[in-house]
Amino acid sequence: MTEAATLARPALDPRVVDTAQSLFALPFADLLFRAQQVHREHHAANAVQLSTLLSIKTGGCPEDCGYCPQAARYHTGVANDGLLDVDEVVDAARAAQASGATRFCMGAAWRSPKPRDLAPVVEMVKAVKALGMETCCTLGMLKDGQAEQLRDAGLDYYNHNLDTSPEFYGDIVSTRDYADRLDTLGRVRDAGIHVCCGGIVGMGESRRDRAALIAQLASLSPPPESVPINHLVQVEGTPLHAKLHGEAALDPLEFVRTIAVARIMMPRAMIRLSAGRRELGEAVQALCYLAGANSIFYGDRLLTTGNPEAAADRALFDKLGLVAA
Ligand code: SAM
Ligand code: DTB
Ligand code: SF4
Repeated sequence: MTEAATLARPALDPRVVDTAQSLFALPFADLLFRAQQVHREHHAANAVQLSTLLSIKTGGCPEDCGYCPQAARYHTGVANDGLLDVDEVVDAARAAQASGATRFCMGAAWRSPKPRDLAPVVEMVKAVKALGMETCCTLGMLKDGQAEQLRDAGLDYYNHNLDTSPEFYGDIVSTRDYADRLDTLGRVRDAGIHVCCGGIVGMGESRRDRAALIAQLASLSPPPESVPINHLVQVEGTPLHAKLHGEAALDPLEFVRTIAVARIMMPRAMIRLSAGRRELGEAVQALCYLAGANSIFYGDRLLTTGNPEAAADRALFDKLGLVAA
């Protein structure tokens, strides 16, 4: 990023971080009560959107995100595969739709798509959209004109996560900076595509970092329409697995608090209970729904790691009286 572009962007107001932090500090029942109130004011109380993910280009990524099994430089056993064919993607989207998903998210392990990569992705978006599904892509940083190409293909959402607080970001990624992420989010917003932007918790960050992530998201103008909250999936071979020794770095109730604070501070957003659900178990997931999560990734695979079986999710929905949307 150029210095001018960085300076043009207002810094995060510490008072917004304080607001988020004071929500985190509420008694658990008070926090969840407030989150439920906000949730019911803006969303159907018991509806959860089912979104299926597909890795359309797996592994071999030049970036150094400390959590990611797809970075070429880490030895995680993830293969470096080329871009899938449009037909394979459409078949996967059809199968996801048949099993109940209404949204399809296509993810690529790129720092940034090359012009020759974007043409087939445009075809994928058009074909998935034609099935009547909501479309989302996450392809890395976008350059001039790329967001417009995706918009013209019918892309509904572009996912690009800020991942953590501005202060902690440099501990996790060194090959790009926060301003780069904000730049792509601006391009997506300017093109008229809905913004899907969230982060990962359980990376060894402080509560202040979690509060600052949510404050930063809520301070985007307008805030994202979609906010994925991921619990770190620790994958052997990544720096964060080595640092955290495969042991959970976060109390599950703190994860629930994070969902609740996101719900309160971004009342209209879809709050997506994203990676890490397999490790959370049913009771904690139930608390996440109570805290205002209203979307999940559905299907037994995220991008390269596992996710609860669809049948297990359907069984949990039945137990909780949730309806798939
Ligand atoms: N390469 C593009 C990018 O980084 O924006 C798109 C794909 S990337 C895998 C999408 C998101 O997955 C990341 O921004 C990160 O938030 C999430 N993610 C990756 N590895 C994860 C892990 N081990 N646990 C939780 N979330 C993870
Ligand atoms: C998001 O925030 N989480 C999803 C989706 N957006 C692309 C990805 C989770 C990836 C988890 C690790 C993996 O399966 O490779
Ligand atoms: Fe690459 Fe995205 Fe993984 Fe970072 S998170 S290493 S940019 S695929």
